[in-house]
Amino acid sequence: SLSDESFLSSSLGIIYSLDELWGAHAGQVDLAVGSLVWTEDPEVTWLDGEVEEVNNEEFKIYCTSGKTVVAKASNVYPKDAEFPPSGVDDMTKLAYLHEPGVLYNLKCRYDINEIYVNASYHCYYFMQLYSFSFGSGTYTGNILIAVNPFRRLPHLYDNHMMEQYKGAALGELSPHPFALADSAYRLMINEGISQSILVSGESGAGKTESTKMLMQYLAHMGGRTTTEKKRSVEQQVLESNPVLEAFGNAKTVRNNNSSRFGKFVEIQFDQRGRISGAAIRTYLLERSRVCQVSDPERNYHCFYMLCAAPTKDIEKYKLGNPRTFHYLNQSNCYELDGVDDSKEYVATRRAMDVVGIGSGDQDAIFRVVAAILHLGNVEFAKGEEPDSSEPKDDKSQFHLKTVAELLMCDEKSLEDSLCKRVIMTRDESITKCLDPNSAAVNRDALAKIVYSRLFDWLVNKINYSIGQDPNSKTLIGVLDIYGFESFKTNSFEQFCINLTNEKLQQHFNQHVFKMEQEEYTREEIDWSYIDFIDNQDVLDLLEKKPGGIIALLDEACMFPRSTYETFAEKLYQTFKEHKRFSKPKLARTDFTISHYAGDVTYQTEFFLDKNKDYVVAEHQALLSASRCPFVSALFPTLPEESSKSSKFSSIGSRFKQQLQALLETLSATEPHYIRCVKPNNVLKPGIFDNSNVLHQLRCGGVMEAIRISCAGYPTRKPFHEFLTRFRILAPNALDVSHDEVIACKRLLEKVNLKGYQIGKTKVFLRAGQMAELDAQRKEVLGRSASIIQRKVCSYS
Ligand code: AOV
Ligand code: MG
Repeated sequence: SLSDESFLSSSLGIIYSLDELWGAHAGQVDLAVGSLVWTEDPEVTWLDGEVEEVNNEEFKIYCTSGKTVVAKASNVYPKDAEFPPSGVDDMTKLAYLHEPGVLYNLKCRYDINEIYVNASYHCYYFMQLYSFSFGSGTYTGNILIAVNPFRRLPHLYDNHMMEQYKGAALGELSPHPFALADSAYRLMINEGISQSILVSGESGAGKTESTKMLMQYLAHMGGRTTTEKKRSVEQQVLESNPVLEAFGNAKTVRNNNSSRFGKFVEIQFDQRGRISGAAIRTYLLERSRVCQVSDPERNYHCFYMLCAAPTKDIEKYKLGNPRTFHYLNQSNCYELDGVDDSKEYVATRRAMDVVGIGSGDQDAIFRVVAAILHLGNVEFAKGEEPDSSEPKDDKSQFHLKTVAELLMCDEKSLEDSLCKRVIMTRDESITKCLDPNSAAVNRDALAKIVYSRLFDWLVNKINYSIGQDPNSKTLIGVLDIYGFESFKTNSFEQFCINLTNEKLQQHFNQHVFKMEQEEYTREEIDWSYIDFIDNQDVLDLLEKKPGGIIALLDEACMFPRSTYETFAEKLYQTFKEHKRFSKPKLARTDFTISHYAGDVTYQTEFFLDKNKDYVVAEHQALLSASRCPFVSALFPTLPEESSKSSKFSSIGSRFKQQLQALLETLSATEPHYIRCVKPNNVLKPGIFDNSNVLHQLRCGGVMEAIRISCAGYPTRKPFHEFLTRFRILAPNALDVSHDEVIACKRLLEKVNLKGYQIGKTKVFLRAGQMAELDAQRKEVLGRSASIIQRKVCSYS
């Protein structure tokens, strides 16, 4: 509320040491026998129970689970005895803001289908950063934590719900993506500042679903009321989702509809707050999936949709059962629960109509998709010459012919481009035959490049058709990007994904911490823990030019004799002393990075190949000569010199630049955050797996963010509530005055607390102070209980 804001900007407290920031443990507060507590447990994350005995630094705790544990004082945290059974909708309302408190609150909410919880933080804004200035102040920033329900919660998504959130103050209604979108929209309208909403979380956590809700709300707010027949911009923005999902999403073990690319949607608004344009930027589509699918995953949705198309389309593209295609039958999964691919095909076509992809282009698109399936079925056998290859049999020959027909290119040239390679020397060109294995690798390379060009074409087309508004001064950006990943084996993709997350984490740090730091510096207040949080050192390690890992990888890719072994060796030498880099014991080519969210060990084996982005010259020549203008436009002829050799271009470096551009865009906006949480790995409703959730909260920076709140005054209690809870500590304070403020002041003086603040409506307490008060209260209650006890005894 406003009163909190004006209060906070006028009274900045001293920042204590880091230990004091995170809710105080039993080593710092007195917890007596009978106190309710939490203690960390390696198996179930946190156990709650009651203190049975205290021996020096050790606590014997009788847990609600029935077992008794002994814990060190530093591992015992107070539990709120008056915690409401349905939890609280904002973490800052917790009496004790610590990890078990946060986790338990999420669980209580989830159990009653309340999947959203806010975690507010206080943030100082400096409007002089922008073109105009209206001073600085504080506002309550917000992180929305969203736990995936894995079931439709009908009331959550409808128009009625959107209407409710329209114009409601943040915090007035229960937490929701609509509330976040609404406050972003209103900030944009009122302050004229661009906004961004950053959605993060691990695979299957609900990022894409949340993103769609945000876009739906913004389209609702910024849409036109007229019933224009013409496709409206907001409709096109919304319908871009199913198109991109058809071509960029696939079933993985983690998510039946996993986005295999990152996406930033920039929605532009005119002066009146109407949507006037949009731009979609995508990042790093996973290419390997086109020709490599592991059981029980699927290839991209569009392949299965096309195989389920109406008969006339099936015949036109010579398709049939998906089980007959090599690119699909490496996995045994063809169908998705609750998804009808033939319906999806029709829906995708309709969405394509809306976003402005004409029927001629649609036909060409699906022709290319079909061609890729046929291409995968071309197998190779040894040819007549030594180490050569040729299509294996009539079946392969048929598929080859079909590919040539669909891509409208010459069949013989297609075969040659798969089975042969032209090597340019200084004065002549030599044609070298490829053995069957190399020919198959070559075929897959063709499939991947065609698919990735097709995807890029779709994104460009959608952008072109929606159109950009050059006059738009404000925008709202929505980022739906892969979260931090740490698997058993981690390759180049994880490296790039985790780089993304380091960058976003830094952006978050800069936004919240560094801005505060500036304010504190100005106020000459000691601010000592910034070093601890900054992750610039990891970013330097990953992307510094020259000398970072990406730069070394590029060097290795350009040097013909490099292997992943020499690359790994180079890393070991270069970063021997780096505190964020290590070589795992026994490993020969792996390396470990200490990311902000934890250690990840990467396998270098495919790093070099995966970083190289080039089109085989023969493929380029073949397809740019296609008689189909759509296909030839996917492979525009490049200036003479660069097309000669298969020139190396670095995927890592390009990705790094894209990220840089993204962050520049973001840094000109006011950010809002949604952290999606996946409550279990079986993708089922009603299961809340503590350790799983905790891991995500830690990795996603949620704990870190809440820790920031602890830096100030994490506990706030309205005067009345405060007095009700603690009047027992100073019964006289209340007798003297009916004024709640005076009563609170007296009470706080009496209990001898330091560093708290009295606001206009609430008492602001520092981390740990609530626990201190509770302990005192407990003692008084205990004392009076024993007095009663004695009285009872003496009567009998
Ligand atoms: P992701 O985007 O975070 O994963 P999704 O948004 O695709 O995850 O969500 C995964 C699945 O969870 C969806 O297909 C829904 O079935 C379900 N789900 C998520 N959010 C909700 C919600 N609010 N209400 C109902 N069901 C939901 V990935 O793209 O894999 O990182 O790369
Ligand atoms: Mg997704």
